[in-house]
Amino acid sequence: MKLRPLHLLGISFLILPAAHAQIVLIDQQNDPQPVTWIDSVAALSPIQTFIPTLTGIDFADFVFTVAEGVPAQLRVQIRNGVGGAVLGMSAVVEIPGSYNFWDYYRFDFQSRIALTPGQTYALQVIQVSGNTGWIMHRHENTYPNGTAYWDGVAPMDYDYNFREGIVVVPEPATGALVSLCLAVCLGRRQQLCH
Ligand SMILES: [Ca+2]
Repeated sequence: MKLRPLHLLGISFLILPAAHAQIVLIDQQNDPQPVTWIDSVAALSPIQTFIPTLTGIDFADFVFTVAEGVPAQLRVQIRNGVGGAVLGMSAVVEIPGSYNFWDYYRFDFQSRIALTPGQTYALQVIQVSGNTGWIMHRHENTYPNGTAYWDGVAPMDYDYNFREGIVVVPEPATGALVSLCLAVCLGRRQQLCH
């Protein structure tokens, strides 16, 4: 099933089926298409910085392709700026080896990490084990609130494809409010289309 984000007040809402009872709020992202490639970065602990508008983060998404063969096991840590203190570490994610395949992979932090809106944070991808022949996908300088870093320290003039945000389970009243807001917004959108 194809999920489409809805953009409200600068934040993207990805509405999941009711059975999941979750709403994914994407705060910052760099998601232009088509995805382009970068050379192997496994040993370089690549970083993407960002400036949140929300007060927390539950997950970070990046786009990977892994060379043919065994999978790669990766994780993401969030730092208080490049070279700053490590604020949290994600669970390990396994990415299959196939040069003919790329996709977003989600790295969930064990619990929500508090952020200060307006400050710069760094998401750093770390090799845990497995295939070191992996690449992250990126674009030119398409994200205005941060940059990619090469070898963990050197700023580059491009940005990785990434998304970050939180996952919420709405209370019944909150869910009803979100549904009402979506209905109003969709109604106005349909009016504008006619
Ligand atoms: Ca940038």
